[in-house]
Amino acid sequence: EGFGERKAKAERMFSLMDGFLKNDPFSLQKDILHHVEYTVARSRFNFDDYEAYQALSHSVRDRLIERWHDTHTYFKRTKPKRLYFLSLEFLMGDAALGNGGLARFSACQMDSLATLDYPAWGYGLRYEYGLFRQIIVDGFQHEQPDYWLNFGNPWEIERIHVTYEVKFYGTVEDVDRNGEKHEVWIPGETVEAVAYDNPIPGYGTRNTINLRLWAAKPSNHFDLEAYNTGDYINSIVNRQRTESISNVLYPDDRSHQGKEMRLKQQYFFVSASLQDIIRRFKEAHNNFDELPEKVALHLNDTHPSLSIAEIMRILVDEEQLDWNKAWNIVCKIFSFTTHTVVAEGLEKIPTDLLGSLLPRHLQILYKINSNFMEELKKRIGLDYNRLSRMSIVEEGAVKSIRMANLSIICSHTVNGVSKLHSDTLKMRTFKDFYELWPEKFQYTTNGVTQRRWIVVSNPSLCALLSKWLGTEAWIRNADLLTGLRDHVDNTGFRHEWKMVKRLNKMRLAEYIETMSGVKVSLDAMFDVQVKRIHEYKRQLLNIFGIIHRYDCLKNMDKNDRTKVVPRVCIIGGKAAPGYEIAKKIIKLCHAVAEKINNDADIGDLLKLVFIPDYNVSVAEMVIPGADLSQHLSTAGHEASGTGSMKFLMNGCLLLATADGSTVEIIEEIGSDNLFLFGAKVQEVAELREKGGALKVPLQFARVLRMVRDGYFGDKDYFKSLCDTVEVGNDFYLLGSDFGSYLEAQAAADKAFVEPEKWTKMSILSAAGSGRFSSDRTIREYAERTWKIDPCQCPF
Ligand code: B1N
Repeated sequence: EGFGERKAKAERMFSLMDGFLKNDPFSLQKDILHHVEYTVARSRFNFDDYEAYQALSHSVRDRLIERWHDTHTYFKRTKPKRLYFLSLEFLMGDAALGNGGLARFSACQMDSLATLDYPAWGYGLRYEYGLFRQIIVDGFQHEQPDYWLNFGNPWEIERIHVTYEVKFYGTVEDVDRNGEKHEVWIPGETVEAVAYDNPIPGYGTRNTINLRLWAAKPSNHFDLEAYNTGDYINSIVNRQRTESISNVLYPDDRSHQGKEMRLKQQYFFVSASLQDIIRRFKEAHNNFDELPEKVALHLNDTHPSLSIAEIMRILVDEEQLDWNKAWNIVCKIFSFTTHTVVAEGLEKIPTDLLGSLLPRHLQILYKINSNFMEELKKRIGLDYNRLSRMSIVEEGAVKSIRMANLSIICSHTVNGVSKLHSDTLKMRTFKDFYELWPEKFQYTTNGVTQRRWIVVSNPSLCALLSKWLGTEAWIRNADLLTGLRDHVDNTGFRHEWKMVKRLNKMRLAEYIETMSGVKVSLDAMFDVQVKRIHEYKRQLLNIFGIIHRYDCLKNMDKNDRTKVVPRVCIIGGKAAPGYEIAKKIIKLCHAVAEKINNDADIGDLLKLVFIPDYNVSVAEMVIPGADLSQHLSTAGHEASGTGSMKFLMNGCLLLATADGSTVEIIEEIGSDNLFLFGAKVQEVAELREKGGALKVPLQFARVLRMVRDGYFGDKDYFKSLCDTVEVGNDFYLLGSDFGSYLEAQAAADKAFVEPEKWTKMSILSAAGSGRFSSDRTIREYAERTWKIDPCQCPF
């Protein structure tokens, strides 16, 4: 078709439309009824709540699709440099396609990218089973599958025509190309990747970006041989097996080393995404030299780092670029964020596994490494220890590929997730690389989106903020929250602030009662620790503190009890299914709760509730209702921590160690406005060295004894848990931090009995939370790391 014909066609189409879908209540109602009848296929006079929800979602979906199209047409036309955010996990909410902080941070970043009009896409995997549901039976965690697609998903758009073949296994063979020998991969298995698009609307802009998730489908190429030989049934069974690649999210939020299926997932995701990205690039540009000006690829941790080998394979083997030319291009497009602190936590892939699944990629990795080693020798000489530390290939009992080294070598920027984290990376974890390339190392402190964590989850606070700030602009510009400082001395304002907290506590109290049957007093301090269960996050310290509090109450004169601040202690979080100690912590929490909550002598003075199945929806309920929240990681172990930022925004006071992003929170709100305790990061190593000679307060020994002696039952079961914190074995330093932990708790009690003081601290916490908006994070990344500009689709 010529231009004239296309234009005429477009005009004809447009005359058939009523223009954009309208957002007034009447138009929405009309659409909802339309979808009740024609999408849900119920009569418009007879439908239930769920069907109403479906019809409503479809009406919203229609609007999203319209904006999605406009945004992408605009991007296509203006050809800005695009960011592709590659992550194996996105914890959106309803879709729990991720584990914890890393995945929720990805989701917050997508929201900010859309709101700030950046030309960005997210790429991920469409797991059929998201993170398991946690149910508690007898105090023990059990895992149930989260088959979230059971009732359909109106928020995704299936693109049955956007598919790519992804290959696995096979061999590498030499071929002759213009008289030169070249290596080419002859794969053994083919799987098809199908795109599912999830529109991500920005706030206060028409821009709607895309989160493209891949699902595996058996390819039609598959097993033709078997059909021909008549093994029809088996070939169908095999087809089913290939679909299993995108079946299930791995539930460990640390390591998955050596699991073939996990590696398959990673490559499946990487290969489909890169084919899609390169296709889009080639549609608009005809020279790969332009790639670094038009494409930024971001590696969210090392999980997508096979991208490096894959893009080299595409450029060299398929596009026939010279190796050095390809390498120079590739080194200009990747940036990398690591979320890990300690070297032992870094991802490694055994070469045996990689070589059998992806033989050509292993060769490419070896070549990248040998080139790097040559260059490195020229720079640092024959320091073999250092050379072997920096090598991509780890020799040893299990020869492996170090995905972090690969990512650092190939990325132009290596990001830490907080200042403290980045210092640790430079001084310890990646010291060798920092000395080689200091300019590569940056940090961009994490953030969370106020749209989800205030506007959606705390509507009453949202209204209060807009009223007293005199504008809703803080929803797009969280820095404006500092304006709350001007009102902190206004009693009327403080009164309204307290009312909002009370309302949210009421909502949470109702939830607690339905979930656990425990009735809690709204006058008590709601003290919350919710996050994945990990030894380093020290939920055990919290539980030991509660036992100590209970013990004190029991031994206290009845008159003195009236001076005690009543507490509702709330703990929630999932343990990785194979993480035994974490599961014992959950059980201990229930055992202690059972004892305390049924002690009539204690009543409302102390309650302990474990909230099951902690997830985004539960967080939306719990966080606004918290007075105090605990962030107890041993200093130097939490790379950033983002839960604390959500609590901060909701006017919840923090009780925390000087770890991860807390250090920067203190900078922002001042140490008077939170309760700090514990060893500092530079003291930790020394304390550990003391081993058995470490001083531990008597109260700690007493609490430990109570658990060991079976005061809470299950003595034998808890033995191994107790052993982990016994003097001489207490790697995470619970014993040595216990004294200052109790002091911080006492300070919190003291502040709580002065409501005006407490409320001021609460207001100043929220007022300082603007810096921890993911909008700030994304702007920093965009300007410093990705070098991308906003590209706003005109209305
Ligand atoms: O990433 C968050 C940080 O705020 C947390 O401090 C950090 O612990 C978390 C393998 C991880 N680090 N590593 C992971 C997740 C899944 C997986 O398969 C590792 N998550 C974090 C955001 O920066």
